[in-house]
Formats: sequence, C-alpha cells, structure tokens
Amino acid sequence: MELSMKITGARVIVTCPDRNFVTLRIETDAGIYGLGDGTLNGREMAVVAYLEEHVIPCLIGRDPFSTEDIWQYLYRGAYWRRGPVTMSAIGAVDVALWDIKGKALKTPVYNLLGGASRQGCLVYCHANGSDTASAIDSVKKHIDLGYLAVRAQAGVPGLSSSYGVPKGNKSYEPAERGLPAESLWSTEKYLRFAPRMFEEVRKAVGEEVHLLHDVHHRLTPIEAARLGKELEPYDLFWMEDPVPAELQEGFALIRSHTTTPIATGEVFNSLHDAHELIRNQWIDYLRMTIVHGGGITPLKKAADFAAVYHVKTGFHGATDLSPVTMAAALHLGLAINNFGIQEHMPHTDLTDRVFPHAYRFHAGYMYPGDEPGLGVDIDEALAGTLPYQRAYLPVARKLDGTLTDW
Ligand code: CS2
Ligand code: MG
Repeated sequence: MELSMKITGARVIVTCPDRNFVTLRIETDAGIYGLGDGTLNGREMAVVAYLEEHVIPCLIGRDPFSTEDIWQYLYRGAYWRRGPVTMSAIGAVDVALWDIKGKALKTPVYNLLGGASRQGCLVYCHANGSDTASAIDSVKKHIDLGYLAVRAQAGVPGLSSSYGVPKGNKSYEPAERGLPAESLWSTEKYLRFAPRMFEEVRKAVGEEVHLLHDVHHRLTPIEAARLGKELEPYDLFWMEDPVPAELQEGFALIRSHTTTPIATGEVFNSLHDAHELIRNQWIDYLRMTIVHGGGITPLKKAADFAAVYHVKTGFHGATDLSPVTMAAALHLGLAINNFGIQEHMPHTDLTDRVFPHAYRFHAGYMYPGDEPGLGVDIDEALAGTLPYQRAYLPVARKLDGTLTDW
C-alpha cells in the first residue's frame, strides 16, 4: 500500500469558546489533515508565534509519517530546547501527525501505540465547594453522575479564595480576562484545615470512591510530609503537586515520611523534569500532558520509562487543554500498560461544539472511540466567530505580601 504523502500546508486556529484554545491544522497532498493542540494557558499567543513564524515553514514538503524524525528535527534543530512554549508547539505538530497517520491507515491512533490494553480509561472529575459541606455535596453529585474517582477541593476558612474553588456558581476556570488576579494564601490555615476536610469527606461518602486532592505546588517538602502523613487515614488515591517540582530531591523528604501516593508533572515539559523523581520512585503518578510535554511521541517514551519504576500515568486533563489533547490522552492511555488514571474536567457545551469528538464518558470510564485518527475535529466557521480574549492565571501572595506559588 503506497503511503508516501507530503505536508502541503499548516495553519493555526485561535478561538475562544469560553476560554482560549490554540489548534494547529496540518494538511497533506492526500487531502488528509490532522489536528494538534498548542494551548498554553495565559501564554497562548507565544505558541502561535512560535508555530507560525518558526515551525510551519519547516514542515512543508515533509512526510507526515516521519513522526520521530520530525520530532527530533524540531527539538534538536531548535538548538534552544525544552520549555513550555517550545514543547507546546512541538506537541501540536506531533499530535497532528499521529492524527494524519491514523486517518491514512484508517485506524484509531491507539492501534498505532500498541492497541487497546483495557476496555476504557478510568477518569477522575473535579468536585469543589466554598466549604466542606458544599464540597461533600459536590463529591456526592459526581458519584451520582457515575464517577468512581473524585478530586475534592474546598475553600479554606479565613481565606477569601482557594485554588480549585470557583467564585459564585460558575464552573471553575482559573484564567480570567484583565490582569492577573491576586489571591491570598496561608499554609498554616490550610494545613490545619485539609486533614479535617478529608476526615469529613471520607466519612460522608464511604471507602469505595477514590478521593484525590491537588495541593497545587504550595508547600515546602516538610509541610507536604506532614500533610501526607495526616491524610493517610483517609486513603487518598493521590496528593498532587505537594511542592513546586523544580527541586526533584525535595520529594525524597516527603516520601520518607508518608505512604500517601504522590502525583506530579502537569507543568513538566520533558522527561528530564521527572527523571530523578521516577528513577528514585519518589512519585507514584506522572501527570505530564501530551500538549506541554511535546506530544504523543515523547509521552509514550516517558510512560515506558515510568513503567520500569512502577510509576503510573495520571495525565493532566484540565479545561485549558483542548478536546484535541483529551482525545490524544485517551488514545495513549488506552494503549499503555502502566495507565493509572486520566483527569476529566468537562469542557463547556460551546467548546464541545467547536471541537466535535468521538470520545465519551460512561460509568466512570472514558473511551476514545474507534474513528480513524484521534476522532476529534474543529468547526472552523464557529471557531471563527469566537475571537481570542487575553486572559491570565492568578498569582498568589502570602498574608505578609510575599509572592508565592499559585
Ligand atoms: C490543575 C489545573 O487540573 C489540575 O490539576 O492543576 O487546573 C491547573 O491549575 C490549570 O491547568 C492551569 O492552567
Ligand atoms: Mg493540578
């Protein structure tokens, strides 16, 4: 079967159905096109410029089947490697090429990654509340929706806003129009509150449901060690991003004090960001995403490396990752053996209309669908009516004004 194809064009589509998304569309001389997500929350236009000015000119005429060579060309060829902008741009190209491959071979992408290793991908959703009682209601609501795993976040008493808790009854979307919002943080208030919150949540929802929590990079290793220990009685599926992860050996200290499973990696752009964490088994779940990690090609390698050290995947799946990334994550997640869990923060109806897709949720699991390629598309006419709106993620300050991690 003659499969030689050439990339004939590529363009970037920026749209804002409730939040900004950057999508790369690569076209071929066979009339087959592929989509890739290049969305970097709060820095979207940097990736657009990187793609339009520097990457797209280098793609024309290349064979879209050469995913590995094109990946190496864009990574090594840039000379200036890694980093969120570069890797999101490379990720968009890589995913679009895997989409083209699947379409050209008339098979779902998971078949090109080893085939299905399970019926579906276990997912977790977000439950949150301004206080413990409303967080418990939200957890129960999601259990009723069929979720088997729920992330619980609640407002910390004495703090006007807390990570993961929406203002008013809007669905949680951290990036806001205008300049970055500033929120106040107190580790002391949080450390007193969080174990008590999980004591009540676990008592209210029973032992079956998996409970997860996102610390969102806000503690020091010894504070995280204390929290992990105090959460042990409530049998969490994981404690996520307990500390900023630049200092990988910081996790050794946490690990030496607690058996609460640890997840990290959503801000990672390369396996090198996680190498020591995995090699020393300081974490249990790798949260790298296909878009910010440089695509399916490097994420498959990261998952394979993690498997050697009993580390599973827990791919990031927040709403600032487009349905194109959700589709790609489900295809890779279905194929790899060391799949752990996939984050599922549902997009809005408008976003789902802009990005029609084959993946679906059923009884706690998600399924990528069996369409050729990734099974996701973009309605460019609708996308064109929803122009980009600059938005920023918040910043956080301690009560004494010190800038800290949001
Ligand atoms: C969060 C994200 O879902 C998560 O685990 O850490 O929602 C994160 O805050 C956003 O993706 C930032 O853009
Ligand atoms: Mg997180």
